[in-house]
Amino acid sequence: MTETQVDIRNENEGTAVEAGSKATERFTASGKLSELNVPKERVSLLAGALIKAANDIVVEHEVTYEEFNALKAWLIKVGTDGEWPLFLDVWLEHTVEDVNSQERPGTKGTIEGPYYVPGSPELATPATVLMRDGEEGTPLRFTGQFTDTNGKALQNAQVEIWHADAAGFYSQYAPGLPEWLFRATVKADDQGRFEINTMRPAPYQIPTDGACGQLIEAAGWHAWRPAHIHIKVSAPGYQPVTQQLYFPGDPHNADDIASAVKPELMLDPKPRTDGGAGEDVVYNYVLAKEGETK
Ligand code: MBD
Ligand code: FE
Repeated sequence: MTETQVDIRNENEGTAVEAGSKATERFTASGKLSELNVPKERVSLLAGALIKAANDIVVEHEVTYEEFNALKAWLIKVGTDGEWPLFLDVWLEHTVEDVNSQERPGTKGTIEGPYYVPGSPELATPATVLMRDGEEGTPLRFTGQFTDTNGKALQNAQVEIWHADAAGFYSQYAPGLPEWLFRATVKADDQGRFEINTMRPAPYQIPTDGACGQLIEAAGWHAWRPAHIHIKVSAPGYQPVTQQLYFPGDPHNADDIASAVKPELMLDPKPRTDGGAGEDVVYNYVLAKEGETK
């Protein structure tokens, strides 16, 4: 991140509490645990295993009362800062995604993260996502095509895209940004082809002023994710894929705090050769039929 970007960040940054409560809102309407779609046997098995793992850590590392009380204070703060979605998506979702995508053929997925918003504006291809006048950054023309696992073009496919701006902010999670900035649902054509015009996002630092930031500071870790574009692709009758795309050369590709980078998700940006400004990236999607496995 450049110094200018740091300045922009300090001026406009919302607090972790603001970003966190919005991310938490999505889950607070879920209702009573015993009425969610998780059978009693699984609740007992998983909660039991988690509690046992925590007890084993206490024994193995001879946890002191100072440490136990620091943990209590910190866990309370995760809740009051609304950072449970952030904490879980950064440090746990990658394994949940991995376990649940092993058998799905086609394009690789990765974590969704805390900042997806359903219902973004629908645009036909070729599409340009919502930007501000004089939007900063490198223009990016993102094209690709949808096929099934036999290479046949897919109809009625769509790409939902969301990403940070060139200063690392997400609309609806930082103050002062247009509601649907860098968020869109793009319908592919009847050959499964799409074109999305947007801007290259900046590397992203998770909020440093909340509980997750305090953990990172207290442990001497770093708070960075490499620059990334979030994607959800779907077509009727096919298994959806949630993923992110990354840019080669980003120093945080190798140490993403959210452990969500995979080699299959790396873009290969090329300078535009048709006179347009910025870069071209191509990424094609292979979707598996519902029920199709490897
Ligand atoms: C993000 O933008 C993100 O993608 C993840 C996984 C966590 C925090 C912020
Ligand atoms: Fe993100």
